[in-house]
Amino acid sequence: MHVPIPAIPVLFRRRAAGSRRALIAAAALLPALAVPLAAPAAPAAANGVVVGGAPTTTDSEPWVVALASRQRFGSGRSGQFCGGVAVGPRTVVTAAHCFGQEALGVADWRNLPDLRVISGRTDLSGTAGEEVPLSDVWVNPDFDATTNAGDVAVITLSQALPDGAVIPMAGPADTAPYTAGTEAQVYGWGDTTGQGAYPDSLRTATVDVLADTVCEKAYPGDADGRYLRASMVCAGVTGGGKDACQGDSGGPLVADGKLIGLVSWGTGCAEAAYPGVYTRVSAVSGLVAQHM
Ligand code: 4AZ
Repeated sequence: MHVPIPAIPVLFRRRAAGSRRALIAAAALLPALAVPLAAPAAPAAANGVVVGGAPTTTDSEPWVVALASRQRFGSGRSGQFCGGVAVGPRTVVTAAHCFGQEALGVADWRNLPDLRVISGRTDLSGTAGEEVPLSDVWVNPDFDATTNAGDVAVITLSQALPDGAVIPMAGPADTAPYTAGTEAQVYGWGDTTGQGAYPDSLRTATVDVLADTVCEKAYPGDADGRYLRASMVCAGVTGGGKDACQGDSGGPLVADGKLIGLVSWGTGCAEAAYPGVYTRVSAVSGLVAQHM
C-alpha cells in the first residue's frame, strides 16, 4: 500500500495565510481524510457543481474528464482530485497546480503510478468509461504558484480516449466569448457547498463572464489575490451562489462551443464579492498546441 495522504492538506495552510485559495483539488484530499460527505448546513444559495449547479453527464459532455489517484485520494470517488478537458484524442489540458507537490504529495507525477485520466464516467462511484494512464505531462514552466498566472498543464495519454470526443480551445482571435455578460458553463465533480460536500456525479453551472475591471476590483492584489487580465478570466453571477469550488480545478469553462477557461482559483466559493478565476485559454492555447 502506498503512503497515505498528509494529515493536513497544504491547501488549508495556504488558505490560512490569506483567504485566497489556490484552486487545488484539495477537495479530493478531504474525502480521503474521512471528512463526512454530509456537510454542515450549506449556504442558502449553494446547491450545485460546482456550487449552484445541476447534474449533467459525460455522455453529453464527453470531453470533461477527471484526474484521479486512488492511492493518494482514496477509492470512494475513483480517486478524483481535479478536472481536465480533452482537446485532442490523446491530449488533456488541466491546471498546472493539479501537478504541484501540494496536490500530488510527490514532486514528480511519475512517482504516483496509479495516476489516471478517467473518461466517460459521470458517476465516480461506478466503473463506467475508461481509466487511461498518462505517458507525458508538460507543466507550464511559467506557472507562478504565488499569483496562479499561467495555470495550465498538458497531459499526453498513453492511448487515445475511447470516443475521441474533444472540444476546441479558444484562440487569440476568439474575443467574443470573453465579452462581459457572455454565459458560460463550468463543469466538475467538486465541492457543491464550499463546505466539503463532494458529489459522486458530474455537475454543471451557468455563470457570466465578467469584465476584467470587475475581476480586478474583486482581486486587487491583497490577501485575496491579484487578477491578471492577460492570463486569467473571471466568472460569476450577481448575488453569488454559482461557482466552481475545490475539486473542480483544471476543469472546463465553456462558451460559444469553445473552451475559454480552466478552473484555477478564487476566494471561497460562490460568494457574491469573489468570482471564480480561470486560466484564460485564449492566452495559452498556442502553448498547449506546441505540446500536443
Ligand atoms: C479550489 O480550491 C478552488 N471559486 C477552485 C475554484 C475556486 C475556489 C477554490 C473558485 O480548488
